[in-house]
Amino acid sequence: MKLEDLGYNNQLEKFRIDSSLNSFEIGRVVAEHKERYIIRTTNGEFEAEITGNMRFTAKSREDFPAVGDWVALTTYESDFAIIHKILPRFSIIKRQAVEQFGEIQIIATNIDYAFLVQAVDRDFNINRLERYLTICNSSKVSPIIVLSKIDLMNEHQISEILENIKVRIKNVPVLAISNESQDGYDTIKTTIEKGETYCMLGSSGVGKSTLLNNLSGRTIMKTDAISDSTNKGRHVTSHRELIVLENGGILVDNPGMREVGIADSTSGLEITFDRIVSLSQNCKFKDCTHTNETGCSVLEALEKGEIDKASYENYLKMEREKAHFESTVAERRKKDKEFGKFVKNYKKDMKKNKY
Ligand SMILES: Nc1nc2c(ncn2[C@@H]2O[C@H](COP(=O)(O)OP(=O)(O)OP(=O)(O)O)[C@@H](O)[C@H]2O)c(=O)[nH]1
Ligand SMILES: [Mg+2]
Ligand SMILES: [Zn+2]
Repeated sequence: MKLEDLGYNNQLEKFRIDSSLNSFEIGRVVAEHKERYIIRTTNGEFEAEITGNMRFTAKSREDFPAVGDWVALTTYESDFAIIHKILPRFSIIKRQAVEQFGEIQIIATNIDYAFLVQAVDRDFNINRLERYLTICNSSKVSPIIVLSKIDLMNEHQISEILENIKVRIKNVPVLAISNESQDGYDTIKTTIEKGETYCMLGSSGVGKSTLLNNLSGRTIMKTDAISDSTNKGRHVTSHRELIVLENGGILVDNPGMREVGIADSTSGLEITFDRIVSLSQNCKFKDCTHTNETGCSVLEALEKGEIDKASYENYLKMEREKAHFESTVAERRKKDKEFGKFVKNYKKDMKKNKY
């Protein structure tokens, strides 16, 4: 296998040469488990860890490797490696971690396209679709909506769903598929291009891993039904994994997400809700909240039915979330800074007392 088969390109090669990384091998992170990584190179797969220096200087999650990353590494024996450097990422899909507010979780990096998978039965939800779109749009990843399980609905119901999407979401391709009947597979297969990296996002149980297995022709990921009685956030897929399809496309499977918190998503919101955002430039007040102000262009458009009400409400909700996220992060930075000062003074005092 060549590095190009894993998605390697000229920019990465230029960076490698410019940064004098000649003494290292280059590989791509294909799986990750608790700060240990599986890296694929032209010489096979390696289990890897980062250098002590990388860990020591890491300031946030983004300083650690993630699935999709290109890394410079030194290999030892046939299957162990040390990662020295993460090559610059051209895209990074992240979300607000569910566990701790203000923390960012990396879903995958160096992704060209994201399949936003929603099952047409109970899972379908346009608000959530807009959320995923916001994440894609702030990550420089092109979204493709995939409606799965169309075998569970009749044609009329499917076209109704497609219509509903069209009202609120423009300029995003929508593919309707069934992993049962393989309807829509021709389209998805021709959509996937050699050397491009695709990642699958969506709730648990929508059929992401089934799709990956079917497209690869192998059972790579475990799949399972989630019964209602045990549906307590059980996920079938527990880790992220990157695989290369026979047609050359590169696919990353992900565990289902229960909550899709948006993180630093200013540009994401601007692109996803471009109509609302451009209207808001004509509001009378610069800090208009578009909720009750006179001279609010957004409210005017809403009244005239020029923008969708549900979409507007979803936008406001995500704006509030974004603001809350930003203030939490700012507060933490301030605390870190104060603590930094405290440590510095403490050390100074220690010195003074010593001499
Ligand atoms: N009827 C129908 N069932 C499907 C379809 N795709 C997947 N399933 C079933 O849905 C269940 C969940 O599929 P998975 O592929 O494991 O779902 P997943 O999205 O990978 O779930 P997580 O790994 O938990 O995120 C399995 O029982 C599949 O057989 C489909 O198109 N139609
Ligand atoms: Mg899965
Ligand atoms: Zn306004």
